[in-house]
Amino acid sequence: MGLNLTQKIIATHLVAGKMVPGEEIALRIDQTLTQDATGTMAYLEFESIGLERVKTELSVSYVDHNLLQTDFKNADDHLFLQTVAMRYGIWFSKPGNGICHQVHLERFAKPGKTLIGSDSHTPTAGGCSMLAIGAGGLDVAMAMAGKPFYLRMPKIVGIHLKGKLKPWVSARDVALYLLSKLTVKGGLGKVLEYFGEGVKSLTVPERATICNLGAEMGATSSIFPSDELTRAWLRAQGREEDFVELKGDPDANYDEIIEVDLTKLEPLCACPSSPDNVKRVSEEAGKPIFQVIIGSCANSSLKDLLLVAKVLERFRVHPMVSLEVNPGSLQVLENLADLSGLKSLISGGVRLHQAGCLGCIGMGQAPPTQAISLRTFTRNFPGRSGTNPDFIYLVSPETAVASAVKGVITDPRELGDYPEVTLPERFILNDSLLIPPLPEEEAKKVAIIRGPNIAPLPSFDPLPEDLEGIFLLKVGDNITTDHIMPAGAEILPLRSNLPAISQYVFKNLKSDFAKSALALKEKGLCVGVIGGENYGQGSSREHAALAPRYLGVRLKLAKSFARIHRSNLINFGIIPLQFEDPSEFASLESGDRFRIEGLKRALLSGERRFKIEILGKGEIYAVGEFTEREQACLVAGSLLNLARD
Ligand code: MIC
Ligand code: SF4
Repeated sequence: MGLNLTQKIIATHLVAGKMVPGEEIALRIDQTLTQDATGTMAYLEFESIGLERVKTELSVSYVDHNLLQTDFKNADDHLFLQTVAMRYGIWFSKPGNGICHQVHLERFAKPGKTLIGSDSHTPTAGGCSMLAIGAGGLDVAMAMAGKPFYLRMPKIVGIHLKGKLKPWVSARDVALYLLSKLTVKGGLGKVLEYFGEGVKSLTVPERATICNLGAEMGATSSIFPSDELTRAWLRAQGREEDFVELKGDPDANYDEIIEVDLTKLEPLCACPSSPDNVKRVSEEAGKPIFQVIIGSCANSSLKDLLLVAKVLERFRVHPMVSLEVNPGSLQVLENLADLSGLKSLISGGVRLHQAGCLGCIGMGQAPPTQAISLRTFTRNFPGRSGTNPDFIYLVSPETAVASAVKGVITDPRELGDYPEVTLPERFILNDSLLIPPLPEEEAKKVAIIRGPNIAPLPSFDPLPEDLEGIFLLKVGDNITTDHIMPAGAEILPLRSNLPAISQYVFKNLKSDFAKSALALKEKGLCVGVIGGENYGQGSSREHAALAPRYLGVRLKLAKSFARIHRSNLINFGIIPLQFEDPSEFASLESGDRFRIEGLKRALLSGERRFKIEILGKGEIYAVGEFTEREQACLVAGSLLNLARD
């Protein structure tokens, strides 16, 4: 039996373990990326490992998430990141150069290589045939230190693409269709590998859009084969030498196959407030809208913005709508200008922003009260936009611009002929905001600049013999890391300062969580949280583990966990246990007192089943399928302690 593409890349990077789904494997990592919001922590962690230089083939530090310099904090972070990059042999992408995933696709993605990034949308590079995986900052720091990346061998789902998309239906609709089938947890423990004759009708940025949104299905990664269109993309980027042809063997085996007939798809939208709340655009048509934003790492490539520009040559933006464009990168912006697209956007009535994440992570662009906002972003989790409650729809650029000109949600097929969009054979390349690493001798002389916003990492105490504490909060299914550790303009600038940011943990679900947790910590009790299915879905932000840990959280008891969040919890010594009998979820309440006697001993002896005494309610059992490495990390109190030991 032949190998599929994912298995081929894993096989050439396998350092330990067997390619059996569910078993722990260790992979050699060729490239890493970080962004500013997770990067400051990741580099503090890298520094604490004590190496002279990164050991990867390529590591890049991007500044794209927080570009609002309202005071010294954000500026401090940028300077810290830049001088760290200079010191340790890392590329630095300056603010304004664009969103990490778009820029990485343009300048660095290489077919057949492995990439981990401290951002959940790292699989975007799968559009250029990389095995690209989102991870916590500490895992990325370890990879920069030359250590392998550990994960469970995923199941490989073959997505068989047939046919060709019809006019006005786009790559985003393919992802939305899959989200409607798989939901936000259907990709857990899986890589989505695309194959079939439908692949050749999708350009690399379109493939990247589809791979990007695999993160919303909880998938470990998503990947396309590397073919003539990949070669054309790399040639257009002046990097044809990076091309290799890659695909699964003709008799490749998949754990599961999903057939998608592209010809049959139609414009879709994710309704408020979950990326898998998918409906046909035609079902929602006619609802008045007030804001439309085209941007984010999912949909702000040159093709996306040229399409919008072409539509605006024929129509003007509706007077009640603010149509905003956040270009994916400086390269997109410059090429758009060269092809006169920028002129069409401006004369069509677009409000133009700089290249970066901006409103996608709630850094500005909050919509008005009770107003529908359409966005080509990745996530519409409640309140992420900065307005609470919010009414965010996720749509394709086609649906976004059609709705912006009509003033109501509109099926783009109503606009008539699909505009012709031709992409250049060679992009204008401008790396003036991309700073290469310094040679080793020069790098050693660089002094890292740390302003007062860069707080040192706290220490993490090892696991006590017994764990005793109180469940401070009980939440339902699909709780996101945005619920646990919100972002947005008030909180994001505190990402480099754990004591400060921890005050916002669960802010929108239980505003006194931090205060109550610290009070329990003072009394020597630890804090627990009870969760439902897919606990911790969404981002890779390790602050959703680090900050609760700082407050004294040591136990998360849930029905199931999202992959990256579970790893982050383990990396920082919070025990993620699953209900053995999920129906017991109903019997627990916040305020319940728990005790796990001999937890440390049980972990050290490889136990997988743990008895939890609940005061006044009796005993329940929980399971934790920890590998030896994970047990050691939990006992040590953090992966950093373990690495130092
Ligand atoms: C997101 O889209 O949620 C983010 C912001 O990019 C996060 C990273 C972060 O929280 O810093 C992600 O996707 O991992
Ligand atoms: Fe940035 Fe949004 Fe992409 Fe996250 S999803 S990397 S916030 S553009």
